Amino acid sequence: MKITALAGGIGGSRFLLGARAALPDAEITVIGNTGDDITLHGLRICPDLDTVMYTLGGGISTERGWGRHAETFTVADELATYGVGPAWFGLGDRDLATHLVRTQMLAAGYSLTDVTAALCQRWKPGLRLLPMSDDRVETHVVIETDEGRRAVHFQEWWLRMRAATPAREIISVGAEKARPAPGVLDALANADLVLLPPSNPVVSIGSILAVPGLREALIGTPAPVVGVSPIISGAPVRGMADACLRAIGVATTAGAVGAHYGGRGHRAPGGAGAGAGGGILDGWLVDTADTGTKVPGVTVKARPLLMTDVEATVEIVRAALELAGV
Ligand code: FO1
Repeated sequence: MKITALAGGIGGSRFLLGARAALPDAEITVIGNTGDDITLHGLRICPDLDTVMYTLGGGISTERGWGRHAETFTVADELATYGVGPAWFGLGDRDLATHLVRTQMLAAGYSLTDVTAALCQRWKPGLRLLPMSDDRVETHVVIETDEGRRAVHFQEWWLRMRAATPAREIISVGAEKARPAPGVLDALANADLVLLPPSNPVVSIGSILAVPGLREALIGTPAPVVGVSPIISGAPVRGMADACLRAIGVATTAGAVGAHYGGRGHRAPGGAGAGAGGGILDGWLVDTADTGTKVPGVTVKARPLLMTDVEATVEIVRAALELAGV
């Protein structure tokens, strides 16, 4: 079975651990968000790609959910001693090696797709990890300051401001000129199932959909598309998706996010002729706390959605397969 999943960072990675465990023989392709990417100290950092790669490759810091296990921050401390920031982005010593390899390969002319494949040769995540685009697309956030409106990089808004300063607008800088990375459209068109893990609907899934052609590929694929709500009982399970949803005027409920993704139109999962509804979902999994949620044009099922461990996540993946009718 060919499965394609759109994924952001921590939530998406945890979900993928369950998908890989539930379907060891499936060919899983992950279209990873690169909107979180940032250049610091001259190094290109791809947080969501690295979080998927480290989590599935066994190198993640499980207590943080990002960066490497057994990490040290000696270089970051030395930089701070020189008064060179930013202190709000935790750059680990082991993690730095990934950014050094990536940066020198990009400088040598390799694409982000090539770099990601090369890094995954070491980590062996057990799935194919593709960046959403090889072109630079960065999420920036427009905030109000007493000097007026200005844009900050998503990472600064997320980490330094803790998303506490209201986002007036969330922009995928460069998206209009970005092209899907090689293999991305094919992975959506030829999947047996497309999954939307409980990643941040705005800065992860939304950033991926901002790449021209990707939303249309989801609308048009013959595969059933099933999403998993990242919101339970009106709150994000982790992270600050509510601050992002507020910025785009979407309520922080499982139903509102499902409606935001939209239904592809009334059709049996797996049937052809998708796209009548203009949205991207056939099925939407909500937590049992949100039983009764309705989303126009989407089949909604309620199941426990807390990914407390891999076994719990396996059950969620199984529920998604059942909902997809595959
Ligand atoms: N998340 C944090 O909450 N604090 C950090 O200092 C931090 C550093 C960091 C370094 C490398 C990396 O790959 C991810 C990192 N993250 C950190 C996560 C990162 O901010 C993610 O983009 C967000 O968690 C959103 O997915």
